[in-house]
Parts: sequence; structure tokens; C-alpha cells
Amino acid sequence: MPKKHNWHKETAMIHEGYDSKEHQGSLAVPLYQTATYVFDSAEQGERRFAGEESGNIYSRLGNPTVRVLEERIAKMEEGAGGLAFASGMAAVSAVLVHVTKANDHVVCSRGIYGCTFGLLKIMEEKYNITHTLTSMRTEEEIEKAVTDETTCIYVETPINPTMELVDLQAVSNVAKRHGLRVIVDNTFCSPYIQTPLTFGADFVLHSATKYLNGHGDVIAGLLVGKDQEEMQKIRSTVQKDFGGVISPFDAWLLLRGIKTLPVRMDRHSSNARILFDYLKKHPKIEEVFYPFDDQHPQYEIAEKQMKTGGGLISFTIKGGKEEAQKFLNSLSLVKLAVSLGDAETLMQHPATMTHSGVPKAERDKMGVTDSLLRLSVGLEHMDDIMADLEQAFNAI
Ligand code: LCS
Repeated sequence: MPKKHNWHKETAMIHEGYDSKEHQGSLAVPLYQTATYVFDSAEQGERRFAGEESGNIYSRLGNPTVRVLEERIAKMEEGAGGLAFASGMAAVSAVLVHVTKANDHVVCSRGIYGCTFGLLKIMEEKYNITHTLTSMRTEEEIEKAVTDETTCIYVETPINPTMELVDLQAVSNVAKRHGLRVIVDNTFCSPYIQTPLTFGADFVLHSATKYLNGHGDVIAGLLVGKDQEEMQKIRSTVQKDFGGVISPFDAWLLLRGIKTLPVRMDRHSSNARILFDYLKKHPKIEEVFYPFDDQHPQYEIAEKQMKTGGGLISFTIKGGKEEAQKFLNSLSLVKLAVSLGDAETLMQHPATMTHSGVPKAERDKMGVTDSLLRLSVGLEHMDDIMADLEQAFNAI
């Protein structure tokens, strides 16, 4: 086992969970692209299945490359254990299945990723696990949504795609009073910017497809918890038996991406901050949403729980769907694509794309209007991004 260290986050992202001496001196974490493992004897196979001897059995139950990734993300999120999944949605569904049973109730931030909303609908239709979406602006507002059946509070902050924030400390205070578990989707921030477990959350999860990987070539999910035994339980039940595990190759790519997360996040954030000032003054824009704005009503929350503002901005364009689509069709360097957190600047139209599965009435309550656009600011030179946006604004 690699030695435990007390490294800074930037160092842990490069070294945590790996000792080259255990891998023939290989500097890079080796890719164990194997489905299964050979036992020395039938007795050894029996001991491993009985849990009496540690060691590899089969890659759905664990893989050496994946294990390094799991240790690394656990350290980055200041948790006790990590699990890697085939997608962000596999991580969301694993933890929600783990913390609920039939007839329970979930309190959710108003504004969650469209497929998380889809999953909640399935849980309601099949198992009567109901949910309440609430703005979570105050502890009282969160508390009002709690019922006798509530078992957990599920939060995104910043919320996809409106960039509204939820005060993580306030959520934990309510959860403590009612004995509820708190799950935070930290995809928009990454652990470099925000660590929800340090504000009292029980679980933090990621669509690692986004900033953690950062290169637009992997679909993956990660889950971290603060109780090692509980994470082991999820590994040996929901993860093993539902089976949505990450492939070793995707884990290897993620380990490679995570090494540069701090430098990428700093550049995403500084580029976004400059773009925010440009968009705010633009005559074709109605409103811009970016939490690291000292005029933003939730700036105090941003300062309390986020290190920088991150790379996402959303804004409403003057006009409606027609103007929004015309603008998107005029982009050239900026790519018209869903997903976020890549080196490339990406834009999408949430009402007809990522959040099209959310009923219109609920979308309106979330603020996902037809004129809302989401911008994932990339790592290109600022002047080139701005020039492309300007020519697209001129086309409408
Ligand atoms: N959580 C958040 C906040 C997300 O934005 C996404 C995907 C997921 C979970 C699910 O992760 P996946 O299974 O795709 O790895 N968000 C997307 C988006 O905004 N555009 O495309 C996908």
C-alpha cells in the first residue's frame, strides 16, 4: 500500500494513492486493462471471495488502476473512501439507491441536471420515492420541504444551468436537526474549488466527464463519502450488483486529466471572469449569471464555500428561442455542444438540450427559459473567444 502523506491538494492530484516502487518504477500509473485475475490456488480464490485475504478477483469488483483513482478523489474531496463509475449518472443512481428505500422522500435543490430529474421520476413511478424541489434560499425554506418520510437532501451548487448557489452549511444544519443524509453534486466546481464534505455533507459526487477529466474524451462518475465502512458497503452491494463500473482505460485517462486540474481551473476561472465583465455590458444581453460577482445577491455564499468562480456562465439573450438559436448557429470557434469543463469553449441551449426532459412548468420555476444560454469557458486565448462571441452577437 502506498504511504499516507499530508500533501497539499495540488500535490495529491499528482501523487496520491500511487507508489512507483510497487509498479516496476513506472512514473505513470500503469493501465491494468484486464477483466479478471489469476489465483495461485483454489484455496486462495476461496479466501478472496470470503474476504479473508485482500487481492484482486474480477475488475467489476476492483482494479489496480481504478483503485489509484478512487484513493486520489477521496483525498481531493477530504473524504474517507471513493468509488469510480461508468458515468456521472451511475454515481448519482448508486448513491440515491443506497440512501433510499420504497416510500421515502428526497428534498432537492430546485434546478438539477435533467437526467437526475429523470432518475427521480423513475424512482417515484416505480418505488413511490417522492421528491420536493425547493429553492433552498434559507434554512426555513429547506426545512419546510422536509416530511416524516424524508431521508436525504440532494443538492447541486452552483445549479446547472442557472448558476444559483445553495449554502452548504445551511443544508447541513437542517440535515443535522432532522437526521438526514446530504448528497452534493460537485460537478460544476471540482474539488479544487469546493469541498462539500468539509461543510458537513455525507457524500459528494461528480460527473468526472467534465472538469476532472477536462479533455472531452471520457464519460465517468466519482463518488466520495466520509465513512469508509459505508463506502465499502456501497462497493460490495449497489456498485457490484448494479455494475456501472468505470473501465480501466477511462480511469487511466482521468488520472492523467486530474494532474492538471488546478492549473486548468485557475485559467477557466480567470477567463470566465473577464468574459463575465464583457457579457455584462453587452447590449444584446439581458442578464448574466456568474457567482463570483460582488454584485451577485449570493456572493457571500460564493466567497464562503468556493475558492474561485469556475468556468461556467449563463446569460439570457434579448429575445427568445429564435434569437438564442440564431446566435448559436453563428458561432465558429466556440463549439455548439452539451457537456462542459473541456479545454474547448462550449455553448448550449438548456431549454431544448440538457433540460429538455424537465417539464416546461418546472423549467420556468428553475429559470431555464427559452432565452437562457450556458457557456462553458475553455482554455483558448480570451481575445479569440470574445471575437467569436462578438461576431455571433452581430449576426442576430
Ligand atoms: N451532474 C451534473 C451537474 C451534470 O451536469 C451531469 C451531466 C451529470 C451529473 C451526469 O453526468 P454524466 O453521466 O453525463 O457523466 N451534464 C451534462 C451537461 O450539462 N451537458 O451534457 C451532460
